[in-house]
Amino acid sequence: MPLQVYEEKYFRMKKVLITGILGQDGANMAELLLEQGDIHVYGMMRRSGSPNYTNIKQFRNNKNFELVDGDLSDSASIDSLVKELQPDYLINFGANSFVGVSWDVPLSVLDVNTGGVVRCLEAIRKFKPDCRFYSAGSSEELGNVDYSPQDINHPIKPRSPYGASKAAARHMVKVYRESYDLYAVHSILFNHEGTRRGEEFVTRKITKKVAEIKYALDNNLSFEPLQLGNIDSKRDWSDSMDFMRGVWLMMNQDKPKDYVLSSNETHSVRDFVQRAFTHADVPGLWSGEGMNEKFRVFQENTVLAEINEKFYRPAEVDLLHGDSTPAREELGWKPEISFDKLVESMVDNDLAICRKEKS
Ligand code: NAP
Ligand code: G4F
Repeated sequence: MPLQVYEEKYFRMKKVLITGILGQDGANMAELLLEQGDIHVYGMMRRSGSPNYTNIKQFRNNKNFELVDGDLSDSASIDSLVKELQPDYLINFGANSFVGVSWDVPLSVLDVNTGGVVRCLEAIRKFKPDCRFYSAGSSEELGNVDYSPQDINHPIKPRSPYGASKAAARHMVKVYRESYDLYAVHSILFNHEGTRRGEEFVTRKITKKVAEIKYALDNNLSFEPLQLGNIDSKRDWSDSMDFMRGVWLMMNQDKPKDYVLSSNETHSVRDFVQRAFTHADVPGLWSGEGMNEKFRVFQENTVLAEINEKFYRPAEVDLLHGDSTPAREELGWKPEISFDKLVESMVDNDLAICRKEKS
């Protein structure tokens, strides 16, 4: 058999369709898979007047990467993508993912985050039943937790429209898995961050503002303090790239199974602020109480951060602290980037962006 025919017959690149490609996880997963060299990635984005390609600029021109149009609110677009592309994997990272606004647009959140998952499952069932499906579940599904650390058996008791939308998606994935024998997984991802994180999330909001304040202090410029809501809330923060490795492992087992991915540590927002400023060489201290609590430059009166009621939520998830032991033991997964390293990399990235923008 001529080599070319042999190669075409026996070597076919895996095809992976990733939704939410312009977001943090979509871009990180695409980058991870493209590095393997034998995977073709289709990145799904919504048609929009001014799309932000920042997160995919590193690989947008990779020969194994293609942007495709689609909207999780629209069954026809998901159906035709699955029918035409015949993906081996559909990794669904598209979502209305900001918890804080989910009270403002609850039905839209339900439509994209739950309806979108059902649209993907239906498209797979109808047009490519052996396509493996990943649904990004959330620790926000757990709500006011019953025990710590939280594992995959923790009761689902969401406190936000976002959390409820992910909980409903969880049940739909299970129903489709059991009814149609699909390889479909809905894991619980605890918070994960990084340099591609959206600026509305608290970690990126902090590191971006820390960089601006550092620049202002170094150049004797005035600045507005960082404004935050509930600084007592605690999260289990990891690096998104570590999680993408875990997700890919979950997608390549003999049988589908839901896992927790987490760092197994918890830190408060207050702690994140302190570490971010310290890394930028602007050490400070929290003092005062309640709404009057402020973070000031050490032994000075300059206010770096303060509380603003506007950023409080109608209901809060106070404490998240994961237990990812089964993922570590059964998948051989473990996070490589510590909390300190995560904070440092995000601050360094925002310092570099800030200096570049101001120069
Ligand atoms: P992200 O940065 O907000 O990205 C979400 C992406 O979804 C955005 O690019 C957005 O597109 C896209 N999207 C929104 N509505 C859509 C629609 N109707 N059709 C198609 N795409 C749509 O979120 P992420 O942090 O990467 O999170 C990825 C997934 O993991 C989400 O499902 C999230 O809920 C889940 N999750 C995240 C975390 C975390 O800590 N990061 C933890 C648990 C679960 P635009 O760019 O057009 O807005
Ligand atoms: O960064 P956040 O907005 O993330 P949150 O609500 O934990 O949700 C993220 O993680 C979930 C997994 O648990 C994902 F499913 C979800 O998609 C998203 O990625 O807020 C973190 C904490 C909250 O307790 C919030 O009340 O920070 C508190 N916070 C205090 N001040 C603030 C602010 N959050 C934001 N975004 N902005 C503030 O000014």
